[in-house]
Amino acid sequence: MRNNAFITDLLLKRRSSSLYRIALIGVQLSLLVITIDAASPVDSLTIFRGSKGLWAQQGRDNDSGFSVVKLGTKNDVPLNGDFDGDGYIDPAIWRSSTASALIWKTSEAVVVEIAFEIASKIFAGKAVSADLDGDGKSDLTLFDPETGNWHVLFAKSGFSQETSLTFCWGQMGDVPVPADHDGDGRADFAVFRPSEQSWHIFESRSQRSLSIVFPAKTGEYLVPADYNGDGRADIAVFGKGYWRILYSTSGKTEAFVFGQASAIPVPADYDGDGETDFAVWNEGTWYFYESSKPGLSAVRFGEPGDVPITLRQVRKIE
Ligand SMILES: [Ca+2]
Ligand SMILES: [Ca+2]
Ligand SMILES: [Ca+2]
Ligand SMILES: [Ca+2]
Repeated sequence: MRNNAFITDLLLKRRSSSLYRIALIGVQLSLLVITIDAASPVDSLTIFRGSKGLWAQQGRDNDSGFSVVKLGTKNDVPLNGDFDGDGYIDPAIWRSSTASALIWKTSEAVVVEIAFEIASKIFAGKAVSADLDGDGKSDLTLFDPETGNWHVLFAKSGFSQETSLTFCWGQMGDVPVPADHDGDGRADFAVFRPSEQSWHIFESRSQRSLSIVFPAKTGEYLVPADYNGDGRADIAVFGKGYWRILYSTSGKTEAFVFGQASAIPVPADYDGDGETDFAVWNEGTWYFYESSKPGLSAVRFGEPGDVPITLRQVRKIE
């Protein structure tokens, strides 16, 4: 709260839904943090603007909490995790040049840097966040797409190298999509294999492996999440406005149209009823199809070029 005039400015301007003015002010400070109210943990909207190295977050409704953090550059890859387990997405980026992550912990308002002490060939790996041990905090993983090795640093141990885990699940060309398919509270190691159009899941509870064919094409998004509230993540794909879901418990499939062809899927539980809601972001507007209410709704937050962030896995097949 270093600048009351600035906060007043934000309060007045945020209803216009344009972050441009905020960004202009934000770049004058090396690290800017403004928090007004607490956005509801379950339903916050988050965007990363790489061109300004800016993270912004607000509640599901325009009149709820709002925060801005400056972290990262356009060369960094935004991460989607709640690494301190307070329910809020932590602004965080993966920097491949240093093989490290920078995480802004929302609970402490500090940045921590976490480096992976592994071979340089891994540096081209994909950084993935998921709560693999079920303590409510996202763990940091580097997935090596050449070997299928997952290198995990656990939040519980302060991302210590001593307690790191290397687990082989997958093979060359696989796309990592960890999610809790068996409903034990821990994300399961899981990959999508484009060559076979199949999902390979290692269930954390039973240690059982599943292989399920459920196709997804290049350019489509893998979006596994619990869409019916039974506690188990469902296999799901979004592409060009189409959603396709394979429900874990019933084995039934569902397909429907929701979202523009250019939209990015942002599934999350925006109404807080425990079911992940279908949602997309397109050119600065969030569109919701919430599980507890009929019909569609929309909120403007962000601009074209921003990256919308959700705690669910969203991974595009390149
Ligand atoms: Ca957090
Ligand atoms: Ca964890
Ligand atoms: Ca699990
Ligand atoms: Ca919901």
